[in-house]
Amino acid sequence: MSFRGSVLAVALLQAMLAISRGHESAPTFLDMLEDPSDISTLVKAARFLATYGYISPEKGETSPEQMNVTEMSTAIRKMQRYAAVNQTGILDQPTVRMMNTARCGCHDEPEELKDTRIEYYASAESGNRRKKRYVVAGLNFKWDKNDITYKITNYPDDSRSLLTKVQVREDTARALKVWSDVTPLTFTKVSVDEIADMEILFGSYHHTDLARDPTFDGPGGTLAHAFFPNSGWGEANGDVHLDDSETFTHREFTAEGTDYFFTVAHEIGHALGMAHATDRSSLMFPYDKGYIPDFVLPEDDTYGIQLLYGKNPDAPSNDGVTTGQDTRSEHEVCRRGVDSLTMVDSVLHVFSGNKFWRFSETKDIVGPVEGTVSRDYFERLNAGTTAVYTRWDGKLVFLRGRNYWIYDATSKDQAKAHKMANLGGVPKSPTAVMHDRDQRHTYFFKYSKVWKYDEQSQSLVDGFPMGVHKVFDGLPKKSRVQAAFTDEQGDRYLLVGRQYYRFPNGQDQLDPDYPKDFLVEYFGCQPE
Ligand SMILES: *[C@@H]1O[C@H](CO)[C@@H](O)[C@H](O)[C@H]1NC(C)=O
Ligand SMILES: *[C@@H]1O[C@H](CO)[C@@H](O)[C@H](O)[C@H]1NC(C)=O
Ligand SMILES: [Ca+2]
Ligand SMILES: [Ca+2]
Ligand SMILES: [Zn+2]
Ligand SMILES: [Zn+2]
Repeated sequence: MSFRGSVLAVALLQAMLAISRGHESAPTFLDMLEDPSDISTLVKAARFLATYGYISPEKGETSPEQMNVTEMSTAIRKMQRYAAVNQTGILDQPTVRMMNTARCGCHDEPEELKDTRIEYYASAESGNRRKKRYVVAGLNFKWDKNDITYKITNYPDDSRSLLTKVQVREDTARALKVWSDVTPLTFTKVSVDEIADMEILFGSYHHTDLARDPTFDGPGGTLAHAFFPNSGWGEANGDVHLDDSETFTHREFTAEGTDYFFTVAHEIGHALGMAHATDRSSLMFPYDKGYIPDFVLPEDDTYGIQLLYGKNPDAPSNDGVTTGQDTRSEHEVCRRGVDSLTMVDSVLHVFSGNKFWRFSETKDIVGPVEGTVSRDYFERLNAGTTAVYTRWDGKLVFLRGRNYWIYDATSKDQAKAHKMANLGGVPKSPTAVMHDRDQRHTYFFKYSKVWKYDEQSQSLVDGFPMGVHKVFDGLPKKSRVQAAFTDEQGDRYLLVGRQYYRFPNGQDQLDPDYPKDFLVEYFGCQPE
């Protein structure tokens, strides 16, 4: 199809879609645009999404009318997450602005890290307060030694560079120091003819003979890229490539140009195993933020790199982590609280609002920090299910009103709901439920009472319901249990307000280390 022909076809299609849109039809590519006449934004966005690994290269060249809207919107949402803008799934102004911002060429969700990438709230003691911060790293992609050699293979093109060689050397050394200050890592510079672990080079467009090394794109767009250590790139593992079409600057506030120190410090982060972070304040945020005077490595990045290599044993009293004020907003769950809890295979599932979070045994978030929409995972899950438990057979049971819905917890694909008959004798709409696997007893909580249901005989255990504080010695009288779960050892946890109480398996007496503030422990919220 000729260029004119395709423009005409798009125009026609647009007209047709405009008509059909009046009838609430399926979403079309126009729905991804704030301004439906601005098709070129969509074309550019598709290329952007392909360049940074959100869609396949072929899909990046698809014409708008052939785009898969669902897939594109999902890609836009993911991109928005790493650009720290609202995840609308459409190309709104803030999103387009970020797409036009120069950035690192490394993918935000690298294919190499698919199975090992972790996202979590890192915990740290800060004063008396346990804080949790968000970082991202791929645990398998790190150096297996602490003493790393590097070399600067070449320098920016003399004829146009604003940087002197001395400045390149200085800023590179300073950028390495950012990382070595907080870890046991050391960096030793070797000469150009020697083999170095980390090779730092400048190049334009097609810049190495390395197969699959992405070409640079001229001025703007991609600033640089780097290769994770131990990631299958051979000699290029842990190397840093800077786009020599860029105008790099040295400690300057300029409208033109990009701060070299900041760019290379970010790339060295990748060369050590750090992936992109979604927090704008993080050094590993993928987009250029301009010159930052008096740069110190943010906490997120510090915790991330320390997760890979540990702390600097030679650091003075502190480990490089600043203990300054936390100006960032708290996790959304701090505000909203928890609706229900259940543990599946040692992973605690925390439900709040329409989303859920998974926590490892170390109380770190596994999966997206902003949570997963429950319905996206538990297909057709009814909004307003207020209690959930994991049954002896590993199935998740959600309750609402007099009904319950059973899901397979281990496989998303099999997560089909079954509406079941109601259970005899237990209250309608309990606020919490938990299951004792050894006894095959299920506890239902409502008001300040508890019902114990025998799954085998399918009837209430004699004597129930009872006041919760009578069954669980140590709970305050009249406690209203909002959420509850049992762990793999059969220990029982009850959440009352923000406090949670632990009752070891086989004992109906409170663990003396409890209660603890659940939101502080799990979401790093400010203590009440
Ligand atoms: C669009 O993409 C989604 C998600 O990848 C997929 O499930 C669906 O089948 C695709 N639709 C078409 C028409 O290819
Ligand atoms: C995201 O959306 C909310 C509400 O719609 C708005 O208040 C907020 O400013 C938006 N944030 C950004 C970064 O655009
Ligand atoms: Ca190397
Ligand atoms: Ca570029
Ligand atoms: Zn990067
Ligand atoms: Zn390269």
